[in-house]
Order: sequence, then structure tokens, then C-alpha cells
Amino acid sequence: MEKIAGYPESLDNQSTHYCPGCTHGIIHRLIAEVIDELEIREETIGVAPVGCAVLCYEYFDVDMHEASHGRAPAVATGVKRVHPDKTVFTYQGDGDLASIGTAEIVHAANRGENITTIFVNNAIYGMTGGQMAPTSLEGQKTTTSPYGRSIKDSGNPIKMTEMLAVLDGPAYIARVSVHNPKEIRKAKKAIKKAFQMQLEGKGFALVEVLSTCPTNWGISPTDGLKWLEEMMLPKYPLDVFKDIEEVE
Ligand SMILES: Cc1ncc(C[n+]2csc(CCOP(=O)(O)OP(=O)(O)O)c2C)c(N)n1
Ligand code: SF4
Repeated sequence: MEKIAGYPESLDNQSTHYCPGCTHGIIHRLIAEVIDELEIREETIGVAPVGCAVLCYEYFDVDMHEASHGRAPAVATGVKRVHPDKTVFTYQGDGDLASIGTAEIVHAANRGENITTIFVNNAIYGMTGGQMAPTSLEGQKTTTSPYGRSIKDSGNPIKMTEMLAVLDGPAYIARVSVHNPKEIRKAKKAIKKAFQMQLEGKGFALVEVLSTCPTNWGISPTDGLKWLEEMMLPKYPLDVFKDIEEVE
């Protein structure tokens, strides 16, 4: 009988610490399925962030390395340069990548490091209790912006994906979402492409994945999916922002 579904080999079969309705788990699964399909489990090294995904090294059944706050692209650069035959990816939240790690991601992208970054944007600091992130939306209430994010005081939400796409270094930059099954399928395609770019030696690839944090948004899991769709998509449009294969 043909097997049509199953648990990815690259994901350890255990419960995670993520809250109900959190889409970190979906994104983990997509990455694991891609690693399985590309048959690179034995040669993949992931770099874990701080933030709620700090323990993702417990969940991915591949070799993993932890990096301190925001430094995952620098760690991944070192790992890839020492092991050019390995597939190296970072998994980073928006606090990790777009706040304290801004310099690391900009320079790794600009150098065109042959690594893959999965950037999980849930518009808030999840792990530390829901503080405002660089990606929090205008007017968004968080524990550090109880009256809503003010553009005057805190600046505009940062669009990392658009910013990085104007650099000459990156090979592939895209934004996807996981708020419904159709978008989840598209997200998987983009993640697969980002890994394939690395396997083909084409250089730096980043996929921003719009994700939920119902716990710190203070809403139910289903309302979280709606909030992502209605509030985040207008500010963070889904698209491929750079693909060197399109211009080759
Ligand atoms: C140098 C340093 N500063 C601050 C922190 C505290 N800290 C840990 S996780 C985190 C927020 C990360 O949130 P994000 O990357 O958005 O991931 P999420 O939890 O939302 O998935 C912060 C500020 C830290 N661990 N190290
Ligand atoms: S706090 Fe938010 S990001 Fe963290 S596990 Fe819970 S829902 Fe997910």
C-alpha cells in the first residue's frame, strides 16, 4: 500500500512546549518534511535562536547548534564555512532576527552566505511575555505598548524581508504565511526552494513565515489565525521579493 501521510523523520515524535494555536509547530513540521524530501537529514545542521523556539533543537531530529540572541546567522556562517558540504539553516523569531540580531542577518545576507534562514514573524516577543517587537503593528497593544504601538515613539514596523531583498547578496527572499491550508502548502514550497538554493550553491535564502502568538495577542487560537490574515497581511504582503533564478 502506498504511504500517503506520516510523521516526518526529521522531527522527533514528542509533544512540544508551544501554546495551543501557536504556529511554530506547523513551521517546524514543514521544515522537517522538506529535509526528509530532499534526503538531507544526515547532513543538515540547524541553528536555534532565543525566543519561544529556543528549544527547537529538542524537536528537529538533525544536528543542531544553539546561538545566543540574534547571533544565529553568524554561527551558521561559521558552521557552513567549516562544513561546506552540510546544509545549514537558522530558525529565528522576529525579536531574535529583527531586533538584537539585525546586524547579523543584514551582513550574512549581504555576504551571500550559502545558508538558509527561516524567519518566524509573529509581531511580538512571545517567550518573554509579549513585549513590542520591531515587527509589531501600528496601534498593536503589547505589554510595553499598552496604548498601542505609536509610530511617532517607536518607528514603523520593520519589513526585514523587503529590506534584505534590495541587497545584492541574497539569492532568494520570500514571505509566506501559515494561517490556512492553502498558504501552508505555499509556505512549504518556498521553504523547499530556500533549501534547494543552498544545495545548488546559489547562496543566501530567507523565508519569512507569518506566524501566530494567540497567548500574547490575548485571543483564541482561531481568532489568532483571523488576526494574522486581517491585520498582518496588509502590512506584510506575501510574495517572492528576490529570486536570482528568475533573472538568470
Ligand atoms: C541578549 C539577550 N537579550 C534579551 C533576551 C531576552 N529574550 C529572550 S527571548 C526574547 C524575545 C524573542 O522573541 P522572538 O524572537 O520574537 O520569538 P518568539 O518568542 O516570539 O517566538 C528576548 C527579548 C535574551 N535572552 N538575551
Ligand atoms: S508564547 Fe506565543 S510564540 Fe510562544 S509558544 Fe506561546 S503562542 Fe507560540
